[in-house]
Amino acid sequence: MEKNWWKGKVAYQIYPKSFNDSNNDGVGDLKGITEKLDYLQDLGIDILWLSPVYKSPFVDQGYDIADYYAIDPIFGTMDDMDELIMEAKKRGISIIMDLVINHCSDQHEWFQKALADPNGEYAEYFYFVESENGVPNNWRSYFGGSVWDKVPGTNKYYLHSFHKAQPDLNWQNPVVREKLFNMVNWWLEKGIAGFRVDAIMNIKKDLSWSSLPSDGEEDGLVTVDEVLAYAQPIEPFLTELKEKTFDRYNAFTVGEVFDETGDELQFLIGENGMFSSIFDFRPILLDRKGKRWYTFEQSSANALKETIYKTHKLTDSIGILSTIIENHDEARGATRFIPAEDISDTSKKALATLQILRKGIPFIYQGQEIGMENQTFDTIQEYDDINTINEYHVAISDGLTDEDALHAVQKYSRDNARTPMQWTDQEYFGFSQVKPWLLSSHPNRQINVASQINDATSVLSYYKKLTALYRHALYGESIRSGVFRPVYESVDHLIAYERVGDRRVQVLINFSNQEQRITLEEAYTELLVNNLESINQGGLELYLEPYQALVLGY
Ligand code: TEU
Repeated sequence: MEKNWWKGKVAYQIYPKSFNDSNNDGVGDLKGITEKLDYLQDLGIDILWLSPVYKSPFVDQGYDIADYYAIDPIFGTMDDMDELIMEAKKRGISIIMDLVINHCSDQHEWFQKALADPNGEYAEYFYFVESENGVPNNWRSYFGGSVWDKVPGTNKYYLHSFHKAQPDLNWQNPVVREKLFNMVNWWLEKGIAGFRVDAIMNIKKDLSWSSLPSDGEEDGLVTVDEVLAYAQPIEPFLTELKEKTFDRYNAFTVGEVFDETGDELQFLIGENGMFSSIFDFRPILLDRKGKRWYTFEQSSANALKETIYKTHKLTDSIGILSTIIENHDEARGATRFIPAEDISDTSKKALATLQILRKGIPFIYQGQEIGMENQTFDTIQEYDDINTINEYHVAISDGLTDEDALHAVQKYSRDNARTPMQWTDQEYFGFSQVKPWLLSSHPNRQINVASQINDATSVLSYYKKLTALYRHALYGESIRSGVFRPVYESVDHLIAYERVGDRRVQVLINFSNQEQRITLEEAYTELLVNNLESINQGGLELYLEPYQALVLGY
């Protein structure tokens, strides 16, 4: 198999609980995914990332793994998994799993044994730290509160960067590393093509466990995110992981890495980098004004454009990014990136064009391809996500009214993207015959696959046009591997770039509700894609309608 077989591919993320429920228990499952492989093939998907399907108590929806070698019964059996891998392969689709190895579930056998004997060998699988006077330091977990919880019956505390039901694994312990590596190889042996690697920059800890100055919130704590800078070096762990596992199988890996600096890119995704690719979270992070969801603000088209240009300038000579507009942790991209009054099929198609044709591996998140938007939940009780519930309570304790707190979490809740995939406009969306595990108060069921699949003008059909360009006889090579080059940079709200390989493809996106005029430098050979019915052109003068996106071949 070719070394960089994954270059120029199109990927899709499945959130298994919410994709397709084959046995009508209200929860999606593996057989449900297998049933939809033809749909995914038709969409032009090469790589399928499954969010966790391992055995789990689902405190954090499967990102708390109780057994790495077992499929959770709500998703089916290991036979179902084998069948999915095989059926996908038949359709030219590679499956990648979610690799969650910073932490496991408190229900994992290792943690249970550690609790049973807090001085025994399994305690060494975790960070059990002795402390006489309360928690060892002032670090705050990602989901709120201290990262430390008491080991019952001792004066020790265990570390959890995320929820208390997600104890961090002790990567300092070579036995733990070896067991994790064996597990990774076991899955690769099974025939999966690689992994999306969860929270991987958290595996190294600052073993001095020093407190840091509070980040200014009332609890006096500091987010564990800030501590990562002191947790060095991480290289030995990542190198060992890669050499003992991924490299041996020529696996594709995409790291969940936030806030990487330009200096780190070579190490992360360069020629001999730790991962094949990492996600480009920069567009999503643009909203992060202040620390809490209630302080976040929607970014502008110009900010988005600037970030994208900058990111490519910084990265493209080094490695390949994986691009997203949303995922299971984020608001829906349409709602995030398009001003509410401008959301339409046209603007969704413009956003799609921007993401899918950038240089990189586009990851389409389930439902994105039909233009799913944020969901409305009327009360905090209707939410499932632990992060949402935490952000809500923080907002309340910071003095927001119930209404304002709810308003903030509505916009950024992880549940926005976790509701069932909308296959039809039926009561339960053709996802299930029974009430799904997660349901918004007012589902926007008019957005669904059935109504779009045979409509050549639908968002879904448009996504297919974009992915088809990856296989285009003349222009495919440029789309798959061509250089990214910004054009018409100074034109307000116009996000425009070329992909230059054997041929030249120009992508022009008017990301605004105002008409925009430009003068082309030369006549194009072919209009490859247009998200509107017509093109308003006089000679080289081009008038772009609001949110019009054009893909021109030269
Ligand atoms: O996310 C890691 C992570 O950094 C998240 O805390 C992220 O900042 C947050 O979800 C944004 O709202 C990964 C998974 O993607 C997430 O679903 C898990 O909850 C988390 O790891 C713990 O495994």
